[in-house]
Amino acid sequence: MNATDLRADILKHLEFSLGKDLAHATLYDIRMALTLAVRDRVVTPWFAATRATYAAKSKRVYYLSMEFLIGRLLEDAIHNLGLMQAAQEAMTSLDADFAAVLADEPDAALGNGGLGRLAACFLDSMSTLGCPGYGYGIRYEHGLFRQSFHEGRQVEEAENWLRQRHGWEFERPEAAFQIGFGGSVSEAGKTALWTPGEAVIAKAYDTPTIGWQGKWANTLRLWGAEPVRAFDLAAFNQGDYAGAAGLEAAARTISRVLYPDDTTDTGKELRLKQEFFFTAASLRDIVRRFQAEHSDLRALPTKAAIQLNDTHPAIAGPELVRILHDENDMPLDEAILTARATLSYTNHTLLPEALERWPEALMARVLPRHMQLIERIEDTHRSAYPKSAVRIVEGGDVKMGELSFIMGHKVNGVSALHSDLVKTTVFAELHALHPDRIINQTNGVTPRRWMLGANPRLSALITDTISSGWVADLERLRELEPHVADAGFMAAFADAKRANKVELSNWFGHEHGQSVDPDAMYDVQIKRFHEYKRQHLNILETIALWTEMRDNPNAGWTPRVKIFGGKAAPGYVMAKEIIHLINDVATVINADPVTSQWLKVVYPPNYNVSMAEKLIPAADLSEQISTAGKEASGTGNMKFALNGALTIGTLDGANVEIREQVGAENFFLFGMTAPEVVACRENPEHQADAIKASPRLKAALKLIEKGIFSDGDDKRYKAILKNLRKHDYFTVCADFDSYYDCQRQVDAAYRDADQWMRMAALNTARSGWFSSDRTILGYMADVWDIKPMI
Ligand code: 7GP
Repeated sequence: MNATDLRADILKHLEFSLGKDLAHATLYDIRMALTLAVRDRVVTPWFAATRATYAAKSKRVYYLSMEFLIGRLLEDAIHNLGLMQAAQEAMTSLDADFAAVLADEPDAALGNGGLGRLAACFLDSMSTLGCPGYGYGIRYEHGLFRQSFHEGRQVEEAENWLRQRHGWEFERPEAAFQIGFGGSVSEAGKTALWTPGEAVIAKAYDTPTIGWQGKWANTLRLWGAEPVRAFDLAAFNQGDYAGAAGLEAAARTISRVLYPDDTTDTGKELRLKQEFFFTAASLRDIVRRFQAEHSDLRALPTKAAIQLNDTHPAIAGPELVRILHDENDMPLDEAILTARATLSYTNHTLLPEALERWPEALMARVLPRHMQLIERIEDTHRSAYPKSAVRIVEGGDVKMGELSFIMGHKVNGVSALHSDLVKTTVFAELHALHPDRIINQTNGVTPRRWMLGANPRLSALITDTISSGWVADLERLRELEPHVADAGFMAAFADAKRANKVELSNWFGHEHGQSVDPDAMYDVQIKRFHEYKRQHLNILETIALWTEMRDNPNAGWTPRVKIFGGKAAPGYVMAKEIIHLINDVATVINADPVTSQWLKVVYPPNYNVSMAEKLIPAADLSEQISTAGKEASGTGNMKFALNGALTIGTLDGANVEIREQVGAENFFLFGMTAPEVVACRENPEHQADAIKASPRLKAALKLIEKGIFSDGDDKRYKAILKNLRKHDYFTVCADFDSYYDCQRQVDAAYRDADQWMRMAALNTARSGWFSSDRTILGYMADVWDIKPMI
C-alpha cells in the first residue's frame, strides 16, 4: 500500500463520503476522510476472518463487559495495517499536520479504569492471535465525564464523544432485539411464561478490531437503546410535544451514560436495567448465531465461550437458563449445566463495596422471571451441597459474585496474589466446595498500543537492536538484555527517554502553562482516585520532602517532578478531597523559590487513555503504592515497566510478578505485605502509634492542619486528617516511614544516571511476559478451549 493510493482514497472519501472540497476541508474532514480510507483497509481482513470462522463453524469467545476503554483508534489501526509511512506521506502531500489529525479524534472513554482498559487490550490481543470472538457492551452516548479543576476541586462535565460522527462503527439496523423489563410471570404448561411490562430495542453498532499486521479482525458490538415505538403521534397531534417525545427519551436513557463509578454499587434501577439490557441482547445474538449453524443447544458450550467481565453481566446466568429452559424446553438441571459450561467469570476486585448486590425486591420487580430462576439455581446448588451455608440470596439481597461463581465453570483472578486472595477471602466457602474452579490469569497490556504506538522512539531502538518480531512476541524483549552492557545501546536508550521527557515537558508548557525540567526525575502516579490506591500517601511524602528541602537546602537534592493524573467518582467525597489537597499542595510548593529547582507538582486534568500514552513513555518512576491486598492487579504498572520506568511499590497485585520478572534489584519495594496489613489493623492504635513514631509524618499532618496549603483555612482538610489519625483503614500512616525512606533510596539511585538507565533498560527487557497476548493465550487454553485461527 503506498501513499499515492491512500491519498487518492482520502480524496475520494472527502468528496463522496463527506461532501467536501479539499480547498474547504477542516481538520475534522481530513481526519474523517483518513479514518474512512483506513477503515476500508480493515474491512477486507475483517470479512475474511468472519468468513473463515463461519466456514469452520469455529467456537467463538464472547467477552461481555460494561466497559471498553478503547481510546483513539486511528493511529492504532494505521500501525496494525503497516500504513504509518504511507499515512504520513499522504498527510504531508495534503498539507495536513499528521499529529494534529491524530489528536483530533475524540478519546472514546466507554469505561472508568482498569477493567475497561483491560477489555480493550484483550480485543487487540484476540485479533492479533486470531482468536475468533466478539466484544459485547453498551454504546454509551456519554462516556466517562470530563474532569476540570475549579480552585483545585474536581468539576465534572458530560462528555460528548458522539457529537461528531464516530468514523469506525457500522450501524446495524437489522441486528436489533426487543429487551423486556418488569411485567409478570405465568405458568404455561410445564414452563413459565414471562410477559414483560415494558420494552426497549437494542440496536447493534459494530466496530472492527484489527490485529497486528491485519491478519485477523474481530468485532466489538455495542448496543444502543431505542424505543419500540419511536414517537407518539397521537400525543403530538394533541399538542403534547414533550409527551410525544417522552417514550423515546425514556428508552434512550438506558444507553445514555456510563456510570462514573468503578467501585460502588450505585443502587440505581437504571444500572440494573443497563446490565440486563446489554447482557440479554448479547445472549440473543449469541444463541441466534449458534442456531444458524447448529441445531442442538446442548452443544452450546462447544461453540461459545462467554466471559463475564466482573459481575456486571452476571444476569447472563439466569438469562441463559431462561432461554434454554423456558424458550427451548431444555430441562432445568440440564439448562443450568449447559449455561455453566458456557460461562466463566473474572473477578477484578476484593473491595466489599464493589461486589454487586441487588435488593431482592428490585430484582423481582425489574426481572421477575430471573428472580425465580436465581432461586432455582440456589436450590439446585443447595441440594448438591446440603451442608454448605453459601447463599446467593441473603439478607434481602441477590449477591452477584456468588451467582457468577456458581454459574461459571471457571472463575479467575487477575494476578497470582489476587487469585490466592479470592480463594481465601471473598469466595473461601465456594472454593472449598469447588476447588478446581478458581484459576489465575495475570493481566497483560497490548504492546501495539503501549509500546509501538505510544513510544515510537524506544520502539525504533528495539527494532534496530533485535528486529521487529517483538511486537507480536513480546518475550523476545529478553534479547535486549545483553545490550545493556553496550554503551552505544545504553546511550540510545537514554536518548529516547530524554526525548520523550522533553516532548512531555513541552506539552505541559503549552497545554497547562507549566514547564518542567526534563532532567528532573519524572515521578508519575496515574490511575483512578481511591483511598486504597493511596494518592494521599504520595502527597504526604511530597509535603515531608518539601519540608526537608527547606530545612536543608544544601543537602544535594535530586530534582523531581511529581506528576498526578486521575479522576474520582463524583460521589466519592474523600477521593475528591484528596484531589483538592494535591492541587492545593501543588500551588504552594510550585510557588516556593527555595525549592522550585528541585520539586514541582503537576496534575493535568482529565486523565484518559490518550494522556496515558503521553505520560508513560516519559516516566522515570512508576508509583504503585496501594495498600497490600487491595489492588487486584494493576495494568498501568506493567505499561510503565515496559516503557523503562522503575517501580516504587508494595507487594500488591501484579507488582509481585513484575518484581519477580525484572529482578528485586531493579524495583523499589516498601511497605507491609498483605498479611502484615491485616495484622496491623488488629491494633486499634496503629495509626496513632505510627504518627507518634514518625516526626516527619506528624509534621506533614500538622502543616495541613494549620492551613499552610489552604490559605490559612484550618478546617478544609479536617475529614482527611481525622480519617488518617483515627480510622486509617488503608494504613497510610503505618507505611509512611517505609515509603519515605524508600523514596530517598530512589533519589540516590537516580543520581547515578548510568546505573539508573541500566535498571530502566532491564525493566523493558524483562517485561515481555506482561503482554496481553500471553494473557489471552492463557484464557484460550485454560478457560475458553479455543485454538488460534492463524
Ligand atoms: C480493576 C482493578 O482495580 C485493577 O487492579 C485491575 O488491574 C483491573 O481491574 C483489571 O483487572 N478493577 C476495576 O477497574 C473495577 O471496576 C470494580 O473493579 C468491579
